[in-house]
Amino acid sequence: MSTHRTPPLPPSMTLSRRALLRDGAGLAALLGMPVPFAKAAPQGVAPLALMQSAATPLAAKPELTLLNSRPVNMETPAHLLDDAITPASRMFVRNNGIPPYTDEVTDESWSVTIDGEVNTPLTLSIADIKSQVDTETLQLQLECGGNGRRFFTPGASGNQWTFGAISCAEWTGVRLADVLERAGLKSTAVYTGHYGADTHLSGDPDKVPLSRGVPIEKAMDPHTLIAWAVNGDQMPDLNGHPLRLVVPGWPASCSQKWLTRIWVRDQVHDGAKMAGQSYRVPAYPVAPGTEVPDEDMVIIESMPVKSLITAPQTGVRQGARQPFAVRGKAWAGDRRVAQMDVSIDFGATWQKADLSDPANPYAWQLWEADVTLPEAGYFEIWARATDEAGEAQPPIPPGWNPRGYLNNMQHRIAVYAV
Ligand SMILES: Nc1nc2c(c(=O)[nH]1)N[C@H]1C(S)=C(S)[C@@H](COP(=O)(O)O)O[C@H]1N2
Ligand SMILES: [Mo]
Repeated sequence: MSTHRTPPLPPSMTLSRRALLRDGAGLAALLGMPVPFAKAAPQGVAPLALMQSAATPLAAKPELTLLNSRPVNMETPAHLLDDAITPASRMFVRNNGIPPYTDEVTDESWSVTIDGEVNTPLTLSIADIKSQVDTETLQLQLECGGNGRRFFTPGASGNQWTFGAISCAEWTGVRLADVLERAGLKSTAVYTGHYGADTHLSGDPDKVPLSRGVPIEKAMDPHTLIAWAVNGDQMPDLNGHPLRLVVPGWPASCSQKWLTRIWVRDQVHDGAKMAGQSYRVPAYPVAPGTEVPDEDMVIIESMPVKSLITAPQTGVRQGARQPFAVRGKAWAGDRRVAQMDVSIDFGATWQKADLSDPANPYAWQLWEADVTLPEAGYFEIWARATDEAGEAQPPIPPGWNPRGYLNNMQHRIAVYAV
C-alpha cells in the first residue's frame, strides 16, 4: 500500500480525508490485501466482509469472533484455545485506536525511546535491542481486564467479551529490566508510562488512544518483556508488530503494542486510560449499578484466578457411561493455580482434575479430567480453578463494577449424553 502518499489537501478536507485514508490502510491490514478503492468509500462505510458473520475473512485471524470493526476487537472461542501455546492466528485482538500503517512498520524504521527519570535517555533501534541485551523466550498469558464483561448485570459499555480475551503465546524479547538498567533508573523513578504508534479514533494526532504504565517493581520483574517475536515468528501486525511490551498477569492494557516510548515517571502515570474509571474498580464492594466517584476507584493490578474448558466444545454429544477427557487451561495473574476441579451436577459436587505446572512463571497451566456422565440427558460441565492463596472462581460474576472488569466466573459447557 502506498495510497497514503498523497499531496497535501486543503485544510478543510485534511481531517476527514486523513481519517478515511487511515481507514483504508487499516482495512488493508485487516483484510490482508490492498483495498484499491478505499479512498472512494464514503466515510463510515465498513466493508461487508467485516460485518457478515462471526467467521470473518480477516486474513490473519479467520476463526475469531469479531466484536467491533472500528476499532478492531476480536475474541477467541474457548475450543480454539486448546493448544498449549496459542497460535498467532488465534490470539485475540484488542485495539483502542487505529494501528499504524503496515507499510511504515519495519524493523529498520522503528525505534523506542526510554526517557524520564533515567540517567541516560536511550533511543534504541530494534537491532540495538536484539544485539545488546540477553534475549528471553517465555510462554506468557495476556488477558484483557474486560474479559467476561458481557455477563455483568447491569451491563457495562465497552467490548462485550465473553471468555475469549485471553492468550498464552511464546514471546521472544528482552527483559524490560535490562533496558531500564542500561538507562539507569534515578531514585525518583516510581512508575512507567507506555506509548505506541497507533492513532486516536478521532483522527486527531494530538490524542493518544491508550497510554498505561506499571509500578517500577512490576516493570523490573524478569518476566516483563519488550518482545519482537511470537512463537518463533514475526508477531501479527494486530498484536503489535514490530515491538510490544508483554506485562503478564496484569490487565493486558499494560502491554503496549507498537511500542515507541517508555517514559519513566516520578509519579503514578497519568496517560490515556490510567485515570477516572478506565481499568479501575471500586476500592470497596458496591451494589450493582452504583455510580462510583473517580477518587474511590483503584488501578487494577494482578488479574484474578480463572480457567477455561477448551475440549470438548460446548454442545457436544457424548455417550452416557463412557469416560471421556475434559481439558483446558488455568491461570491466576501473578499467582499460580493450585487446584483444578470439574463438576457435572451444576456445582453440587466436584471432581479434582490433573493440573500441570506452568512451563515457566506466568504461563497458563494445562488441566485434564476423565469424566463419566451417568445416564442419557442434558449435562453441564463446570470448571473451577483455585489459586495458591486459596481464591477460587465463583459460579456467577463476582464484584460488580462500573466498567465490567475482572469477571472470573467459572466457564461451563453443555453436553448431551446419548
Ligand atoms: N498501542 C496499543 N497497545 C495496546 C492496546 C492499544 O489499543 N494500543 N490495547 C491494549 C489492550 S486493552 C489489550 S487487552 C491488549 C491486547 O493485546 P492483543 O491485541 O495483542 O491481544 O493490548 C494492549 N496494548
Ligand atoms: Mo484490554
